[in-house]
Amino acid sequence: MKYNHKAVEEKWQKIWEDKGVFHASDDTEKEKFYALIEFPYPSGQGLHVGHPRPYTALDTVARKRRLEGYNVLYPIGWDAFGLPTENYAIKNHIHPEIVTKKNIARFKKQIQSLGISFDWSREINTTDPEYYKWTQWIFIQLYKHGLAYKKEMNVNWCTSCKCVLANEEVVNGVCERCGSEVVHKVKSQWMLKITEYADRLINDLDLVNYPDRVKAQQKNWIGRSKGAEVDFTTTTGDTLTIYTTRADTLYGATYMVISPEHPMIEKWADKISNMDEIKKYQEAAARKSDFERTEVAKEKTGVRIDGVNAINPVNNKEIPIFISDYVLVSYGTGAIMAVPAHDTRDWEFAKKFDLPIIEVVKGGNVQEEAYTDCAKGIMVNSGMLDGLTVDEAKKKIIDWLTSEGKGHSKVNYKLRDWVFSRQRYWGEPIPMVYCEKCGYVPIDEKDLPLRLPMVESYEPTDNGESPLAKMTDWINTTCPCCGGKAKRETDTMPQWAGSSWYYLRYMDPHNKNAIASKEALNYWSPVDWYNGGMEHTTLHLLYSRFWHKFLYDIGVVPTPEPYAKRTSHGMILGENGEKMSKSRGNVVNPDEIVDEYGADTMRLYEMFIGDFEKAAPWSKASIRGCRRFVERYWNLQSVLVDGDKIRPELEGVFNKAIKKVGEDIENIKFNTAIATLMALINDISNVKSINKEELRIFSILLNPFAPHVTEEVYEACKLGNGILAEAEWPEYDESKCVDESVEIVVQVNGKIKAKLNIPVDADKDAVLDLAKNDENVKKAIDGMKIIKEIVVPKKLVNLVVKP
Ligand code: ANZ
Ligand code: ZN
Repeated sequence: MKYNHKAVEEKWQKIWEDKGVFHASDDTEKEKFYALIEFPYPSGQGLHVGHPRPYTALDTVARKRRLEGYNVLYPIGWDAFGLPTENYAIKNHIHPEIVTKKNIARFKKQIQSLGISFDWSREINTTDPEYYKWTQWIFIQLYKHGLAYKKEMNVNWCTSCKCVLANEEVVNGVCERCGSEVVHKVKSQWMLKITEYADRLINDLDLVNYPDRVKAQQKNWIGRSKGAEVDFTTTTGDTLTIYTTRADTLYGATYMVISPEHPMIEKWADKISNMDEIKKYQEAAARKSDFERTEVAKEKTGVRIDGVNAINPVNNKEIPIFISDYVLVSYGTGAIMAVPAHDTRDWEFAKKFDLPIIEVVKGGNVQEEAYTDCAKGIMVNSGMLDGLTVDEAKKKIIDWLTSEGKGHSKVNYKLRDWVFSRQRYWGEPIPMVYCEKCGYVPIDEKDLPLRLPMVESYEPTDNGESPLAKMTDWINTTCPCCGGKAKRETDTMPQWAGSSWYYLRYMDPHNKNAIASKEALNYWSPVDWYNGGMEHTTLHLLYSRFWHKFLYDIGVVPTPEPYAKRTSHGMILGENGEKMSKSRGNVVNPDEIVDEYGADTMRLYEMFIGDFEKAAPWSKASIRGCRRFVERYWNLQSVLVDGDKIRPELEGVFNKAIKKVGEDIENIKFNTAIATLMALINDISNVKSINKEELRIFSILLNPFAPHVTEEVYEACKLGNGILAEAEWPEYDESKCVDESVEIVVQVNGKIKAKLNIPVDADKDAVLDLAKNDENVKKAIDGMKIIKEIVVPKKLVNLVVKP
């Protein structure tokens, strides 16, 4: 009987849907399991073979958990606001709402064809007003708690998208999305105070089970740095405050550097004799990105400020001040003390401008290169610090500075507040109005959702205002506070908004009165297992943890962290090992694979392709291998015999397989779980038949990976009551999982004479008996006197003999 994947897959997808088999129940008595994948952006390109990898992985986990008796929530929805849809809509003159609908329909069909056990009754869509009502509600709460504010900002402006970008969206000086040049522009922007949560976002990583690399990336992004601020006086009588993580090296500070934008420069303008040169340098610096400016490899440039010097507070020595673009205005105080002996950038700068290099930590050769790896060194040329370790010196000098009123310890962060405004159409309207009398006022919560109005043209304006700015009818409104005239905010939210809390909505997606009911939140929180891409580690993961912590603080959610466990998948590459892309011509269409080989084969293949956490190239040949495996399983029906117990000759391999497949799924070792099942089918072939109980267990083990074909076999062979998706995950007998025999080597005077398979539990005497009874060994010891018997359990026997 040939296996017809099309008929079987369609049949079971329909049964699952009609019966609502994968609907999470509201039975809070049962133990829950909440599995989450990053919901897709429904792009115009449709599903990519990369999408199913994480979906199938967590589907495997979710299906196994259901078989184990959990109440499983495995939801999906659409992260549908954002630029690609808007850009497509503009180009093709179709409203983004229509584009979104079409794209979602296509994605949905494609995903459903894979037989992923999503609970479609909980499908959400970030562009649905019933959804973004709550995104807006959260914004208003943030505003009311002082965490949303408006500020004139020097922002990143994408010249092509005509849109403000967050720092995170600028990669190597260009727009992350379109690759166009990003320039700086001053604009008034809504900002969210994520910096207020910086410490908790670091410290609470201790509460969650994330891979180390994910934790490290989050910490680096937040960039907590412990150091000191130190006041230097200047010959003009002013104070110039610097930030340093190496206050211990103060005696080695031979000059200062301030950023080209430092406000002191204006103040000193009439005392500076080379102002022209400085102005020129400032203009050049303004044209560079922070990335270019701080690159270590880059040749150092700068200009000395002629006419003003600084005074080092520890020894009252006068030192020159420079401006240089390697000092950023936006970090610390925008000013540094330069210690060329122990900082590479300072060293290169000092060499170029011929400035003194004074060693203050012993151990390097500082005239040759900066000695930076000196945390364990001893202080020299440092007055009161001489002879101390670096750590002792840090403490002592900060105490001294504090008592002298010349400095204090200080913690800084790389993390900046989140620029939350976009001057675009296809996003959530920011629910604020501006009143001449009352200033910014949030709209009344009972008026939510504030719907995105239908406009004629959603092209961004050249002056950088949102397309909504042209809609006078919509803009003019009344102030919720005083009832006077007011104007609506025309900026919209960034795409990150809707994805910052979506996992909460799945818990109770149709609730009209709250994000979700208290009962639902208490029962389903936190997400037990969240899988997503490494590319979302610094932005989405951080943003959503921030929103969650805020909701926790105001009593909306019951846990301090949204996701108990996070895993990350590797990318699927083209057959040539390169990233799949149209231009490389290496894109594989998942529809064709499903059509030709079936969803089960596609799923098996995606899980078998390699280590789940690593990138893996596509391979047509291995797909065929997976299809053959499905067919071998299907054909077991033709060698089916009666029997309600695993037969003794298969007991070992079955128990071991149950154990291994279960453990591998938990440890995201899907590939070795499948390899175990492939090996098991070989063992079954050696016996030339399979009985009902054996086929039942095999089917359950294979089901999370290949749900359709296993359901069909389960039904056709009457392996149980009801459908397989509602069966029970098998248990194994630990005592039957141990290897029954091991191979040992038998030596006589160190020479190998035999290899024997012996029972693992054989004791020393039994092992020696077996060894001495081997024909070859017998010959070797015949007529000899045994003077020593060495037994290394499970490995070796060595007999030392003499004539
Ligand atoms: C003196 C010194 C001596 C420094 C030494 C380092 C090594 P993190 O860890 O990133 O916080 N710095 C401070 N503000 C800066 C700015 N606005 N732009 C560029 N660099 C700045 O690094 C802090 C160190 O970076 C500070 O400590 C300062 O240089 C520099 F052997 O001060 B250090
Ligand atoms: Zn008002």
